[in-house]
Amino acid sequence: MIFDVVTIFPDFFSSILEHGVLQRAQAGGQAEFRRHDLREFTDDRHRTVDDRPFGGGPGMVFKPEPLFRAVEALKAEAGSADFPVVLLSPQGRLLTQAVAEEFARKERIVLLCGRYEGVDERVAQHLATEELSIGDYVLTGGELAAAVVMEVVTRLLPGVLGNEESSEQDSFAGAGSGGAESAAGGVHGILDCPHYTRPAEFRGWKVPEVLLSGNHEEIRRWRRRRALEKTWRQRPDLLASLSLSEEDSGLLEEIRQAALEPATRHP
Ligand code: 9D3
Repeated sequence: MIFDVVTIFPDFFSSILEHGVLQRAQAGGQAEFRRHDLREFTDDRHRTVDDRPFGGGPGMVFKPEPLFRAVEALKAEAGSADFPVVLLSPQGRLLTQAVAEEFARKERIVLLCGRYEGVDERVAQHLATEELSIGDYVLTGGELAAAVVMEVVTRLLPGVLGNEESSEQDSFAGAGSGGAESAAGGVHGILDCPHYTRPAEFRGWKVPEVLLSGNHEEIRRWRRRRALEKTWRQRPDLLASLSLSEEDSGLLEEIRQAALEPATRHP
């Protein structure tokens, strides 16, 4: 898969491309990350990418011409226009695991990073195929968001992750889409259970006894219960959109009951 990132800060991506999953995918040939300096697509002496907003107001807005030229050059080079052109923007639809899975099926994706107050709306209307936000908080520009998209999509590409860290085991795999991957086992649609490693006691805090018991059925049930409990406390919205098995319903009932009991009953 080819990622074409259009940005005024191509160097921003250097360290993330040299580490972890992006580095590995590039080395393994599963992904190629190309950075395009937006200023290369300007035509004035000062390489101007922004201008003052019509109608007045604070800040500057990205001009349309350099972005259109950049994407048109990519389409010409590819000999095709049949790929998503994603404008990272706070006004976009929200990035979810389902969106990542959708992008992972593409051969190529263009990521347009804005800065300042925003990007001329004609880019969103007539150049981008969609606008994408990574969450309801304010970033300074699209670069960090583009990096997040690259990460979440790349780790889904075939051959990028080993079995040890299979993406099919992820908490959110299939949560939004219910695709074939979500049927493959592992915990889906709810948060992960707690994990522990040695030492069995650290500063007086003991690892739950059941994990040392060797009773695999009891461990499985404990993990499922703790995952459901964490989800119930932190992300009840996830539980609401889940069809619960009989075991899950029983475990949740236990969790609700335990939460009602006075703390003194749990020494
Ligand atoms: C403080 C400026 N805001 C005025 C009300 C609007 C605004 C403009 C530009 C807010 C953020 C940005 C820059 N953000 C992005 O380019 C961006 C983003 C984000 O801020 N949050 C979540 N996802 C994304 S994707 C791109």
